Amino acid sequence: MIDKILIANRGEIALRILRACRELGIKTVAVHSDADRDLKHVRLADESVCIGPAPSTESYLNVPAVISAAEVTDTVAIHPGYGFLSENADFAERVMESGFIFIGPRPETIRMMGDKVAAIRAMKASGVPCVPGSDGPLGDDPEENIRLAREIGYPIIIKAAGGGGGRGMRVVHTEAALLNAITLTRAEAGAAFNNDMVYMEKFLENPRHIEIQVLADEHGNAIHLGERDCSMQRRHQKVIEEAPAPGIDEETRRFIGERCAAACREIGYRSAGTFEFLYENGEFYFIEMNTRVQVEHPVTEMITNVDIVKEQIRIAAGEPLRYRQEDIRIIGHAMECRINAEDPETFMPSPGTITAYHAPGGPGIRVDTHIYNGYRVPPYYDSMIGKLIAYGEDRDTAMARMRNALNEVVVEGIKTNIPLHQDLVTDAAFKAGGTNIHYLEKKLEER
Ligand code: MV4
Repeated sequence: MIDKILIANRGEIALRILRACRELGIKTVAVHSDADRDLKHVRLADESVCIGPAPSTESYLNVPAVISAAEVTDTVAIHPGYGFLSENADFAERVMESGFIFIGPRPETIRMMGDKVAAIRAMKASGVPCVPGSDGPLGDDPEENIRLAREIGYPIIIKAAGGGGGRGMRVVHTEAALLNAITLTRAEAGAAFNNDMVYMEKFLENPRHIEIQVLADEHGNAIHLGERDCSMQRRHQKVIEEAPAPGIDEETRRFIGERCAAACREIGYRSAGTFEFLYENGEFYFIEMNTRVQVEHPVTEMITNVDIVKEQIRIAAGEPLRYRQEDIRIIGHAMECRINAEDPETFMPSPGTITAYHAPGGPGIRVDTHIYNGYRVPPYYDSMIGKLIAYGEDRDTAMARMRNALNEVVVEGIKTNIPLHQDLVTDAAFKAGGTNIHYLEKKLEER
């Protein structure tokens, strides 16, 4: 087994990774910025190294600083968590060249998935259903692009190959607007991603966002852990996630899950990964793949009893998967509320000192957070301060437990989005299940 892991992240995920290391008997190195000396996982880690000043560009995104910290601590492997350097292929490459294990896929895989055109091409070739579209980058011939859009049928969407997660895309409703939209998206993509490649897809108007969790090892084994519904979002920031997705039956889950697992075998995928789909009228359409552990991984852990972070570490150590597909049983339902330090009305960040914190508890409640009484939420990073996860034998039970947990939890001294969550878990449409990606933004407009 790996002897020592450097955790190249902060906050709740750094603590989550530390706990997985402890369970596996692996020593831990925390790296932190000047502003993060008081993080809970820094206190708990076997060793800690300050890697730079508060701005993440000078600390958590500073590749030489992270590599140096690994060198001085005799680290064996580096876990990137999510965000920061987690999907940076150059970083993964540098980690390997420096003689460390990168806990994630091979750099070439990360690079391929970062290029959305290449990712879609690989997935389509492996039998994963994709959105009808250009099947490659758009060229400069206006007539050809007009013909293509007509063939696909309006509305269409122009996306940047270097984009993803909602960055670099433009919806086009009419032929009159097409050529200008391509030119604009291409120019923006060139400036933002240093890559002006764009592609075209049919624009799905009212989809849900459903994603499939996979695990794959270095020995050609790959399995899926079912799906998560992440449709409850605002401005591409997920607010509540749940698993399984309301209305997805076992046969549908097996069909799409097996296609994702087969694609992993085909491309030689390694580690945990997520296939993102749009789901509309009973059909799945692949849009992107994430090569990191995701914020919402706990809902899958709750319904499968698989520890995704421990599996990532075991896979990185070269172990074969300890589960076959038949071993995976989905039992019950789980829901996750992302707790942000922000104004629940304006969504403005609300950093500051937490003057009182009381965790919720009871059957089926899991709290993934790094906060504690007296902790100061710094203004420099993402406003998410924790996740409330509720499990139950069915969706109604999970939701009732979430409602109780939201009423029980106390966070004082800063504003949080807990009131928004309290509103959502009593919302009739959400309670019914199956709301689409536009639901929350429409609801917020109405009030
Ligand atoms: C789409 C789409 C509709 N049709 N693609 C936004 C984030 C990025 N991952 C892909 N996105 C979308 N791609 C087609 N062909 C609608 C979105 C979209 C969206 C997707 C998932 C979750 C929230 C979203 C919010 C707005 C738009």
